[in-house]
Amino acid sequence: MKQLKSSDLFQEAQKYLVGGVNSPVRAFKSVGGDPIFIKRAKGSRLTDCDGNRFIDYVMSWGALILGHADPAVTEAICKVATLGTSFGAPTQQEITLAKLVQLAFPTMERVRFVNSGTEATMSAIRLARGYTSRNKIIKFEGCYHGHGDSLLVKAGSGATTLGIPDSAGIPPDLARDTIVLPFNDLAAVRKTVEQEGNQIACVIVEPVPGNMGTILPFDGFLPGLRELTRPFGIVLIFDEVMSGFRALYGGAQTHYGVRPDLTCLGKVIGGGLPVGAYGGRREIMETVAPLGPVYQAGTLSGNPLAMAAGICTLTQLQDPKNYEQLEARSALLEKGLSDAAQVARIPIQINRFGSQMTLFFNESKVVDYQTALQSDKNRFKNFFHSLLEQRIYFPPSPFEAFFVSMAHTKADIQKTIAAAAAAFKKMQG
Ligand code: KE4
Repeated sequence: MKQLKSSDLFQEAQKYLVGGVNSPVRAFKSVGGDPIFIKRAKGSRLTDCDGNRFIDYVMSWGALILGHADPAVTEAICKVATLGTSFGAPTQQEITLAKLVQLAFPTMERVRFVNSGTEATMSAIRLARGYTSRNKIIKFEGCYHGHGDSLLVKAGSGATTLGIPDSAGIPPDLARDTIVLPFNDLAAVRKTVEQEGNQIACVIVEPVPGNMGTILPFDGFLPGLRELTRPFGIVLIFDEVMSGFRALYGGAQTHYGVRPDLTCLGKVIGGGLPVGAYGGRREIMETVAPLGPVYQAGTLSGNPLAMAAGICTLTQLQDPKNYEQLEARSALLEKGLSDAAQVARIPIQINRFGSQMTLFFNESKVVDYQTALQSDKNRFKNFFHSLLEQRIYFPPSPFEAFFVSMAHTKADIQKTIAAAAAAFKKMQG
């Protein structure tokens, strides 16, 4: 595949941008080779700077559930841009998007918009600590909640991809307050909570993790977290930045019927523009400034341009036909990949939550961080490049999820399955 322009751009980018990228996972470090530089995208397709066209399954890491450059979203952005992109003052659009979020997440009785998932989770942690006057937090190994200091401990996503799950630069005194437990291990949570529950401000969890690859919660795990935290007044935070809207017009909390105290959102609610949100029980949220002593602020929070993209995206998602199509296409892809691997006798596991899924090169079920780490990274690397050669763009890391959008056609899915079958066949040799 011709990649001269991308390679030249990557060389030049490294003279100005750290590692030539603005987010580490984009650097192709775990799969090797130079990242492709994107020129444009439409629907399910990316076009790189060398003119190669790909079927995209990164979809801006899950943000573009409608597909790239959705006409209605583009029109909404262009229209609002002529009226002013940001005022640093309240606008009606913020109310409109908050209502659409609350429709999907009724547990979010009060909402605060921010500019990224990181800001959402960082603020939610501070809020839980301010509301409970406690310092310790519980997170789970392999879960990634953005790059807030307290959360870069045994973190997934790019941190695991690059082998730095415990980032440098986190003060030990701060890291000490972060208790890390294995995902899906309710006994470990019970033991910790019974020992030091009254010192713990919150439990933060990706209810369906996507950052060690996609992992599904065991039956009873999420309800168990709810039962264990409530008696101790521990704030239960669901980080649904990735899982939000992936399977239904709601989140994992809707699917599993568990009511967290706080929820963090991002990606889809911005429709491709920078938007994050945190929200939850009114009495907790009203501890946030200007009503309470927990401070959080943001120049571009709730800006009308980003609100317009989010409003247009969530409005379209409310049509149930969309989730019927997303489910059908995602199930077709999952089955096709599984069947192709079986024919080639290549052991894989696929964990799927709606239109978010991960393919692990692993003989055993992948149920937590440790089992995810045992997956064959080299096979993933070969698989990634074989797909790329066939113009299918998967996430450049074995510890990420890939995403089906409303723009992926049946033909896209069938082309992807055929490309995967060829990639598996190559592995047999
Ligand atoms: P952002 O700050 O990247 O908007 O959101 C952080 C975040 C929080 N919570 C969850 C569950 C997340 O998945 C993320 C970000 N996801 C990664 C992809 N796994 C973003 C991609 C990247 O870091 O470049």
